[in-house]
Amino acid sequence: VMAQPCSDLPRGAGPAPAQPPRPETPNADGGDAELELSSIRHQPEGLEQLLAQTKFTKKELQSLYRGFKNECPSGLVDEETFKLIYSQFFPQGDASTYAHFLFDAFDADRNGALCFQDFVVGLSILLRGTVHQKLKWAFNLYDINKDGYITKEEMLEIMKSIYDMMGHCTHPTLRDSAPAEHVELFFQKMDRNGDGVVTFEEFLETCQKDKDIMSSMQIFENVI
Ligand SMILES: [Ca+2]
Ligand SMILES: [Ca+2]
Ligand SMILES: [Ca+2]
Repeated sequence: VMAQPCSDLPRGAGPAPAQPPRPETPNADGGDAELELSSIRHQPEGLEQLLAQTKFTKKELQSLYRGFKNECPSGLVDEETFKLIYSQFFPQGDASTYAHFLFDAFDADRNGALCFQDFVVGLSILLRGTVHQKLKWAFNLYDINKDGYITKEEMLEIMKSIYDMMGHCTHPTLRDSAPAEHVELFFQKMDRNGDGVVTFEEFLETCQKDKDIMSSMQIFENVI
């Protein structure tokens, strides 16, 4: 016995009444209009808040927002996307590890995604922040587990990731020991009380006294 096609429709009533091809004018128009509106609305949510949190003007924020929405229409950048975008700037090396640390530094609320606010608040510090704010941001970047101390292990990971990112094309003579030497130098200068970790106070004091350290540590050159 063949199974009958299941049908609850009464037989003999002719073709099932199809949905009348209604011209769905009101709904469709409403939806389109809404879509169009939101795509030209290019206005970050909480604009007033962002104006207070950053040193950007309203116009700058709107323009940054347009760019942000163009790159990420969803309004959120996950780590993979961030790595892809960032790696384009370092085609000769492997920027993925450094991009991971950068992502964590931008992701202020630590929820695994960068929203426009995360992005623009970080950018404002890097571009227009005070020296103190910039150093705080850099310290936070180096403090991988965000416990308030930079350890040698953390600094070594950061240094390695920077060397990876720069690639061997730009540094053909780099030895494997270079990152470790860099870390030793960093700690000689930074760890003022010699307890094996660098606090923000130590970091701040050293950076403010030693201008060279900024460039030798490549604190900002690689960030954006
Ligand atoms: Ca976030
Ligand atoms: Ca730490
Ligand atoms: Ca110390």
